[in-house]
Formats: sequence, structure tokens, C-alpha cells
Amino acid sequence: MIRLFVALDLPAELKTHLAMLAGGIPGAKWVPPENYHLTLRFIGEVENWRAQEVDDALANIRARPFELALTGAGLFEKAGRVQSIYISAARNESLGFLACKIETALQRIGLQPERKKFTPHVTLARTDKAAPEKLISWVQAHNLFRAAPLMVEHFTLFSSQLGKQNSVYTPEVDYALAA
Ligand code: 2AM
Repeated sequence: MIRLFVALDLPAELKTHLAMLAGGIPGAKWVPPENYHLTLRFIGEVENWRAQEVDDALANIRARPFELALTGAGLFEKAGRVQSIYISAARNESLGFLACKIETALQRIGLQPERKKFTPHVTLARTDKAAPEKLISWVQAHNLFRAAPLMVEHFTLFSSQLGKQNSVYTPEVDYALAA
């Protein structure tokens, strides 16, 4: 079995920029900068033969490169607790189009549909043990954050090994976007 997800890896300079936003919230578990990514589709645990099908399906996707800007901050909550804080992606039709193509390709090979609405974001911390007031202040303080736009020229299939401290994400295959 292998645990997979599809994501945009981020350039090193952008990871460094985002890392400057981390810190200062007691109880928050900050994601190590090398793990920053923008998830396009979480897949989860699959058999190895299924991973091969996923790879084939992703390799057949055709989409054009596009520019993407990260801007603004947000939080996800569940049952009244803030689960994570993140930096969002600016509204972007090409990104939505790519995520949609990935979803369609994966459903075509028999994966269950993703029920959650696609909310493009880069998680900076898991926060269920942090004080909500601190998290809300963090979001307010970083709402005007804006990073230099990046050119998205490929997307990546990652494997993930869950760890006690942090997960280890390994880029397995890059899929080029071509004009
Ligand atoms: P995130 O994108 O909000 O950080 C790898 O586990 C990535 O897939 C994580 O970054 C995670 O969230 C995202 N993901 C989406 N749904 C998930 C789920 N049900 N379980 C674990 N990770 C999930």
C-alpha cells in the first residue's frame, strides 16, 4: 500500500517567504517549510497496482501552464475547533480547471469522488491545541500577505509517510503542463 496525494510543489524562495509567517502561537504545530505544498487532490492509501493506474491517469492530463499568486490567510475549523491555518491561493480559473481535470481522471479509474469543495491553500500549521484568539489574530495579521506570483509548469504526485512528528512527503512523479 502507498499513501498518495496530488499537489503543487512550491519554489524554494516561496517556501522561505512563507516560513517567515510561522511562529508565535503557543500550541500550534508548524509544518516544516520543506513540506509546504498546495494539495490538488488527496488520494489516500492505495494498492501498488492502483498507484500505477493513478500515474497513468495523471500522465494523460493536458493543461496549460499558468500563473498563480498566494495571497491572504485563512483557517479551517471542525466542530468548533480551528484545525489548521493557511495561506490561500488567489482566485484562479486555471488552477480550478486543473483540479477538475485531476478529479475527473481519478474518478474515471474508479476512485470515489472528493466530496469537499476545492479550497486551494498551503497549510502552515495544525492548530487544534492552540488558543482560538491567537489563531484569529494570526489570520487578521496576515490577510494582506501577497507573495510574488509563480509560474506553474507541472504538478506532482507525492507519496506520504505518516510520522510521529511530521510526515515525510516524497515527490514521486512530475507531470508537465504544456502550452
Ligand atoms: P492540507 O492540504 O490541508 O495540508 C497530504 O496528507 C496532504 O493532503 C495534506 O497536506 C492534507 O491537507 C491533504 N489532505 C486532504 N484531505 C486529507 C485527508 N482526508 N487526510 C489527510 N490529508 C488530507
